[in-house]
This record gives sequence, C-alpha cells and structure tokens, in this order.
Amino acid sequence: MTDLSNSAKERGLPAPPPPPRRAGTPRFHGRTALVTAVIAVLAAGGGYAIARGTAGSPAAAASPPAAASPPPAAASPAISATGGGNPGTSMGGGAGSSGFSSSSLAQSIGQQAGTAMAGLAPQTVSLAQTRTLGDQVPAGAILDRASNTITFTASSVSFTVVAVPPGGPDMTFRVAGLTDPAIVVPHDAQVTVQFINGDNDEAHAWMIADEQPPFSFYQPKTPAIPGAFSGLIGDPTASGQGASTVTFQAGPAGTYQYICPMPGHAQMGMHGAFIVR
Ligand SMILES: [Cu+2]
Repeated sequence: MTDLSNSAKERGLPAPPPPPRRAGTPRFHGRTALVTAVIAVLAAGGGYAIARGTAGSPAAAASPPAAASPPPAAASPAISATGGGNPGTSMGGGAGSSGFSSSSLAQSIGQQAGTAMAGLAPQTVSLAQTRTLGDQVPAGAILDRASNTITFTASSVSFTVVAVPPGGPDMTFRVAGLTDPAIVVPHDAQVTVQFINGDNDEAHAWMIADEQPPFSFYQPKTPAIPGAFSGLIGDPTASGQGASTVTFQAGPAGTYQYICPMPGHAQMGMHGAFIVR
C-alpha cells in the first residue's frame, strides 16, 4: 500500500514492521483459504470455480447480496462477523464502487497474495527503472494531459503500466506519467504491455475487462480481449519489482476498462478506460 518500505530500501534501511493490529479490527477466519483461492483463480485466469465449488455451504448464505460474482465462501464468515463494526466495509460504496466493498478485506487479500507470489514473476525491474518506465512516454503516443488520455495511432503499440507507482498515488496505475489514463488504440493493433507491480506489499495485476464503473468487489477473471491479462504479480524481492509482458490483438472495437482484478482494487481506483476504435 504505502511506499515507505520502498523509500527505506532505497536508503538501505530495513523495511518498517507492519502496523500493529488495531483493537476491533476484524479477523478473517477464512482468510488463508480465501487468499489461496484468489491466487489459484487469478493464476489460472478462470472464473470462481473454487468458490462455486463451496457455495453450497451454510456460510454462503451470508454472502454480500449485491456482489455480482459469488464470493469465495471462505470470505463469508468474515464478512458476516464484521457486521457494522468495520468502518471499511459498506454496502453501496462510493462513486467508484457498486454493492459490497471492504478496503480492509481487499488489502488483506492483496497483502497475503503479495507475500505468496513474491519472487514468482517472470521478470524483475529495479525500483529506479520502475520509476523511469512509469513516467516514460511510449513511442508514437499522443498525450492529452487535460483529458488524461493517451492515444496511439500505429498498428503496433507498446507501453508500460506500473501498478501503485513508487511515490504514489496509492491504488492506481501509472502510464506515461499519467494516473489511470484513458488509453486509445486502433482496432487490430498489436498491443504489447509491460506490467510492473510497483507496490511493496500487495499483489496486483493488469487486465482488460468489459465492465464499466461502478465496479463490484469481485471482478471477472477472464480478460475481455484474449491475452490482455498480465497475470498476478507479487511482492518485490532483492532482484527488484515483479513484472510481466503480454501481447494481444486489440479488438473488437469498443470501450473497455483496464482493471486490477484483485478483489476490491478496481473499486479503490485501479482502473482506466481502454478504447479500441
Ligand atoms: Cu491491485
């Protein structure tokens, strides 16, 4: 979440210890199972097969009613147990959310997945390079800062996306120095995306979805454009920030959203328009 650890690392200091658990902070009894399920599902790029397999359990009756996808049953006892006591849990959410939302649950899942996936990324990028690439304007890109839009017109498109860029803002994507910009590409363009997880303590991914905000807590786990999914990238290691590169064909024409498919992250701001024209 924060970049305190990244800063500490740059100064050669050890990462600060995690903050102590606040009194009243809900304890997620099914958290390990939930995180395992989320990792398995995101790694496979499939639907919530694991969750559906246990949806018949009594706990499933306590699922948040407004969630578009059935949440993993393991999450249900935790959600019902928190009741109104968790200020981060709400029905209705803010402007960017729909139905159930819980920033504390989202961060808990993200942190545990980040730890579990650390060192498994196909590539690593130094923190300094992550900063540079997050601000670098890609070849052929036309930036309109007023509308926060990056437009490509060539048939070959390449850009870097940094999740939770070092220095912030938190829970956003950075592309060419812009935060969550709209990205416009021509129909049938070959698009290459280098995705870097700039966060020091949460797993993130980049995926094109055919949903529009307000987002639900749980997201589809299959990209709307085949191949437009980075895979889940965990915490950095001594080798650097985890990264992956994917290539896909843009189409069919339409307005999509690129999102982080980790539960709750699109609600918290990890999304932007992806327009194929
Ligand atoms: Cu994320």
